[in-house]
Amino acid sequence: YECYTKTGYCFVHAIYVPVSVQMATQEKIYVPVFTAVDRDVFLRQIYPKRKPAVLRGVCLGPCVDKWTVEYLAQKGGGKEVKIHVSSVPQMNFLHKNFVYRTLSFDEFVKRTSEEKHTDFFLCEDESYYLRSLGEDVRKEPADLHKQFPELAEDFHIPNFFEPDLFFSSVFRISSRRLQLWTHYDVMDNLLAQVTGRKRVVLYSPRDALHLYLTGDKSEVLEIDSPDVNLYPEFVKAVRYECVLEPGDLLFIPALWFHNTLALQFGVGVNVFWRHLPADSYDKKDPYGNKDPVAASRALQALERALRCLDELPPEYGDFYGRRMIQRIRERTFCDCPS
Ligand code: AKG
Repeated sequence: YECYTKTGYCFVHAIYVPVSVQMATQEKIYVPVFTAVDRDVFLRQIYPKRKPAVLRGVCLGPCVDKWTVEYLAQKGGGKEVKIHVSSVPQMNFLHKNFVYRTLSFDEFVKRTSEEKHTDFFLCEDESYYLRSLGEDVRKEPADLHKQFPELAEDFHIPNFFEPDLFFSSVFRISSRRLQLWTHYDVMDNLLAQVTGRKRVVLYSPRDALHLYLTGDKSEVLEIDSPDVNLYPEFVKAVRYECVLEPGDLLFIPALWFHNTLALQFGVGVNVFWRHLPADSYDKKDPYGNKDPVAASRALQALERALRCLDELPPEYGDFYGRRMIQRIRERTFCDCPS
């Protein structure tokens, strides 16, 4: 029999088992792989479930065969791109262990596909990551057709949503081993892995309380071996996992957390589109990661409410804080399984 104690040890048959052993029991679910998916199958069987799904065998166009390093360099040419550069492959947005640098697209692709570089910014085995941006980075979402028209011709966006719901199409190009922090976006997303293999780990929005969030990002970087003393709740988050093969699409519903690990040098494009009515979204959001306007209002109101509690003696503030938690629990899925 098992009993969990406040010290974080579980007592099994009179043996103390350290918390780290419990980590091995984190629930893992493989993301289902669907083949022969057309618009009808996607809209009827996959989209309404609001769960991640790998779509294998959907036609992405000639990009799957054509996008070699040489071809990308030639067609993308000398256009300047702003990239993330890091001396370690695990990028950390919260503690900014990377720098932004500018390179021509052809040079960027060439360097990103190599393991060791003769020209480099930080060190000879530095890692690179491109998340392409709009022309006016503060106002305009990325659109492959506008920034890379010649390459965009090779990539066919599946017709799984109405064209007027389209928000952005973003190049995702990464060095081998590059790992991108766990975060969520507020739009629905089809992540097309055009070349290279990529592992993606996802967590349900219902597991938000177990992910140690700062804004839209999780503080837990080492998702494969988390520090259980710092992040004891993390084990409760159910881990959804898949490995994308070249040509695969991954449907990532809005608000699902995702963490990507490039198993090979890889080129992807992700397409964001609106799930909610257009006026639900922040108009000044070129990245598609600002919370919907009603959610921002609710979060601001909560901050105001918490400041009101500061006007009370601590034990009163604590008591009314608990009553607020109770109200929020009644309104959310907090106690439901993921
Ligand atoms: C996204 O599609 O929102 C991602 O974060 C993808 C990251 C990647 O493919 O590296």
